[in-house]
Amino acid sequence: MLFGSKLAPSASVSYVIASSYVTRIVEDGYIYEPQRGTWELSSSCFSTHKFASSILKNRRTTKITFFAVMESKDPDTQSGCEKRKYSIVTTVACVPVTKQRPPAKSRHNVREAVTEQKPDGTTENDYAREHKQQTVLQQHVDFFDINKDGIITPLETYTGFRKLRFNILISLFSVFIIHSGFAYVTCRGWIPDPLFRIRIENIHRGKHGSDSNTYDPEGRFRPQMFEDMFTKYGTQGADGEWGMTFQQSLQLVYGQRCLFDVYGVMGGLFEWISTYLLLWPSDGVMKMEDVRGVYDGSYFYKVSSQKQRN
Ligand SMILES: [Ca+2]
Repeated sequence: MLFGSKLAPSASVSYVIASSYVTRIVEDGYIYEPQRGTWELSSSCFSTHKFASSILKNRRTTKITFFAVMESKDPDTQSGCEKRKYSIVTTVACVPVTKQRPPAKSRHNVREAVTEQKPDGTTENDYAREHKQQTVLQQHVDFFDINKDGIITPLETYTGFRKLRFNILISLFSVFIIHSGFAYVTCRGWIPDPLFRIRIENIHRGKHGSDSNTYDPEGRFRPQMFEDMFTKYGTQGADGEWGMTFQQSLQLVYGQRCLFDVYGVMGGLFEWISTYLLLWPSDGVMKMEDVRGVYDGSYFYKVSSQKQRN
C-alpha cells in the first residue's frame, strides 16, 4: 500500500510518491491498482508519465528511493488502471470490542493482514474472505481450534503443535506456556476455568507488552507496525524481499522491551523462538511474507496441508 503526501490543492491533485516499488496508489478515497500486475501507461492513469515510468521501470530495484510528482487526470475518465473505492474495515460484527473501541481510520484493518506485497491480505484459498468474521488476532489462533467451537482446549493446542511438526516435548511445553498464560484472561467472568480452556472471543485480552504492536489491543492488524519490524531490525534481500534472521528477531525483542515488563519480554522470546522453529528457513532468514502468514494464521494451515500431502 502506498500513500502520497498532498502538495497543493488544485483540480489536478499532486502527490509526492516515495517508495522502492509501487503496487497501488491511494488518492482522494480511491485505490488505483495495476491491471494484471502491470501498469498500462499508454492509456495513462497519470499525466506525468515520465516519473511514473521511472518508478515502474525500477519497481523491483532495491535500495533506491524514488521521489516523483504525479498529477492525476480527471478521476472519472482515467483508464488503464483499476479503480475502486478505498475502504478501511475496522470492525467485525461478532467482535463487540471492535465497535466499542474504534481506531482512527488510517491503516488499521481488522479482517486482513495487509502489506504492500499483499494489499488484500491472504487471498490463497480465499483465506481472508473465509475468515472475515474474525479479527486478525483471532485468525492467528483459529488453527488451534480443531473443532471450531470457539474454544481452544489444551488437547487441541497439543494436536495443533503436532500438526505443525513440533516434537512431543516442545508441544507439551507450549501447551503449558500458552494455557497457563491465556486461559484465565480469556475466560468469561472472574471464576477460572478448571480445564484451562482459551476462549477465542476474548483472545484480544491476551495481548502482552514489549511486542511489535502489530496487533492492537482489540486484535486488529496494523500494517505500519508490522513493516516497521523489518525495516528496523531486518534486512532487505537482493530480490527486494524483507526478512529477519533469528538474531535479528532477538534484537527486536530487546529493542521493543518496555520498562520492567518481564512477562512481555519472555512472551516475545517464546513467540519468536517458536516462529523460527516453525519456519526453519534454509538460509536462516524468516521472510516477511511467511511471518505475515504466521500473524494471520494462514501459514499454519499451509504447513499442516503440506504435511498431510507428504
Ligand atoms: Ca475447540
